[in-house]
Amino acid sequence: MRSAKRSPLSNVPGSVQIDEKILAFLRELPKVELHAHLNGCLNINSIRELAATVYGKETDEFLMLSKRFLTFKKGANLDDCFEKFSFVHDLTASKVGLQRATELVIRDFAKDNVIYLELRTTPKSNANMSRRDYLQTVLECISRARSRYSMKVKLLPSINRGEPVSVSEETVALSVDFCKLYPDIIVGIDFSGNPNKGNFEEFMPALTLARKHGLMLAIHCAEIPNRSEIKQMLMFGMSRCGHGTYLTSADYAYMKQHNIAVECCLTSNIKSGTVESLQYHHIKRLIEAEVPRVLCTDDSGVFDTTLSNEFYLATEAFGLTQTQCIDLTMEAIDHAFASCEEKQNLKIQLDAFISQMTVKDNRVHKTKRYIEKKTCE
Ligand code: 6MZ
Repeated sequence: MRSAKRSPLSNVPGSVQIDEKILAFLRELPKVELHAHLNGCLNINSIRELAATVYGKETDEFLMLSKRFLTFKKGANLDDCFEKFSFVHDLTASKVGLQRATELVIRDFAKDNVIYLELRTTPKSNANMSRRDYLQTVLECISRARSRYSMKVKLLPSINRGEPVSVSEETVALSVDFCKLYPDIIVGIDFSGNPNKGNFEEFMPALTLARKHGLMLAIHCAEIPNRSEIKQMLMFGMSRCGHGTYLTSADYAYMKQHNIAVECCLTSNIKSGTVESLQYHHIKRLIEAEVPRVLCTDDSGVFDTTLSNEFYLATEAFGLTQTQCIDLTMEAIDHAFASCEEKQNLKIQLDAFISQMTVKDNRVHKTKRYIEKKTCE
């Protein structure tokens, strides 16, 4: 039954109705989030809660800033998005703020029935914290969250390409160090930041070192049409590719051959202007070309979305069925930086959900992909 509530497609012209049944299914679906930037994932309610912790009472200036935070002007671009982060970065510049922010982000993903979350964040140093303190604080929060939620949370420290190379070296050194203390939490390194800044080549030694220490690499690649960099990144190699908006069909063949999943973030790409509109989103071409792909939120706070909403957008725009949504989740499990046992457990949870759904709704079919059980060596 369609109703005329505010649609998760409200940023897409012409769509105002919601299919409540599909949305309810997607909210219930146990989901896997593989591309989520910590400071980008605070939704407006959580920002208010965070501001209450950090600033005490809400000031008029804060209310004005939070309104601006959610508004995207027509024709906004990536630079406009990057400006928005400074608003949240001010709130997470203290240990107490960062702690609360991490708790809130984990809570919000849990609320959306995310059962496995890979958070990524750029360690920052300021008057209150060193980069080591920053990472320690986030790691402690993730550890504590384990007893609270059944969700598994991992961490990918981020290299911000807009910062000096020396910072990336420190980030990798700290990650390698913390990996010894939290081997099941720190699983990889994210390479991100404004793609109009920095030179990938200069960061290659730090990324090589991370890889040498067994850390997986999730690289923001082809978010903008920078052909020489895309080629360089693909040659360097990665385990997953963030966005992949401007990959060519020859690149698709390469991703397929090397089993590199493209992390697709629909709302993010549309609001930041790197994709013209939903119907032109490259996820459609990736599906058609059978390139590994996963659906993610990127910055659920900045872009005012949830993983359930992103799935909903895909069902509306590309006619994805419930079974295909489950398949996409199964694909995300396959591409997660988790251990074989953890992946098995996630598949068992998804399987239990499907069995229950199959009883309720015979439109959901178990495909071979998720009935298959592999043994871990
Ligand atoms: C590239 C992005 C991004 O690290 O402070 N970030 N990098 N492309 C994107 N697409 C829109 N969205 C977020 O989280 C915020 C930081 O993540 C990166 C940027 O460096 C941003 O400052 P953390 O937790």
